[in-house]
Amino acid sequence: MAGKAHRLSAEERDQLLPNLRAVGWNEVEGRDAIFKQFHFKDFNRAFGFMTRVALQAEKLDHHPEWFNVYNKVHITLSTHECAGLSERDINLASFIEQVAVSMT
Ligand code: H2B
Repeated sequence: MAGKAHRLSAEERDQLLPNLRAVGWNEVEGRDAIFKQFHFKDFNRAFGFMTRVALQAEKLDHHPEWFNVYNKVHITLSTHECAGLSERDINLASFIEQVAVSMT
């Protein structure tokens, strides 16, 4: 992973978060993280989605916190290294959106 992660500044948040908010990502209360719930047709789609996200997460060395039951996947993104939101979360969320669109 190139460079150290830094927590996004207020200006960076104003610039980067609206696009993600528009597609259902929200800031977590009481924690510097973002969250979204995904809903698929069935478990096969949900797990296919998770598999694609997992491979990219490993490649980026940036991993989601997530929960799955049947066709639902709940995802929280935050960066341990800076104990908050960094550009890595924004990038992973954008990738996740592309995968989700292709799975629904
Ligand atoms: N994932 C997330 N979400 N945040 C991190 O800071 C992080 C990670 N760091 N995956 C990586 C792994 C680090 O622990 C390893 C050692 O590179």
